[in-house]
Amino acid sequence: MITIYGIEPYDRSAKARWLLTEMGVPFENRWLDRKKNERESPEYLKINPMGTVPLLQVGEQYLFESGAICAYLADHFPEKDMAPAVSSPKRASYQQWMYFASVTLDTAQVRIMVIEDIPAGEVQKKKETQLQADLQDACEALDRTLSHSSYLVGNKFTAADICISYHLYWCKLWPELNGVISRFHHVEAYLERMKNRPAALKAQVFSYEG
Ligand SMILES: N[C@@H](CCC(=O)N[C@@H](CS)C(=O)NCC(=O)O)C(=O)O
Repeated sequence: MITIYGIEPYDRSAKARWLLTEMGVPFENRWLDRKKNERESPEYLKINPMGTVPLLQVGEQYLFESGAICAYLADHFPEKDMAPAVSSPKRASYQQWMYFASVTLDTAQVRIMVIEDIPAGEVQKKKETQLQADLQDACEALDRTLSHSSYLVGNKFTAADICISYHLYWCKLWPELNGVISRFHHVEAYLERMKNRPAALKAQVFSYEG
């Protein structure tokens, strides 16, 4: 049995739940209680020393890091066709976008949260401008692919679309980042398509209300 540990439906555990829902693979949710600070309990830290969600449990095995969890699950069920095989020529771009989601896009969101805590002034503005320039480059890379393809890899939905669209959605919640992303029409249209996939709606991936 597969168990996904999360706190809220829209936190990073949503990526794994969306993927499992797309694949039609049964799983259990284990919701940690924020009020009881369960994610920092000795019991939870024993199975996830990072104290974060998501955490994936498959049998006796535990895995943290949402990108790694999605990569693992997509490879674990090859018959569901959510990741090109290692021997496929499409594997290179799949892997590129999987890492890009966690390293480039997720980090942009983390950076804006850190920048918000810097007192308003020259330093804050400089860091925000640099982040916007980096995000502009990232959006150009995405837009180039999405201008001729509905999906990121081989014109077919894969786990990379889940990871990329989830982090795009979160970046867009900050006006400073949304201002950059919204200039890219292919990226915007792509995100709308991803948000409306039945499995994404069922898993309540894009359900953050502030
Ligand atoms: N890089 C990690 C980040 C994990 C992370 O920061 N998760 C957040 C939720 S999305 C968390 O556990 N936050 C603690 C909290 O909400 O109290 C991943 O992708 O899994």
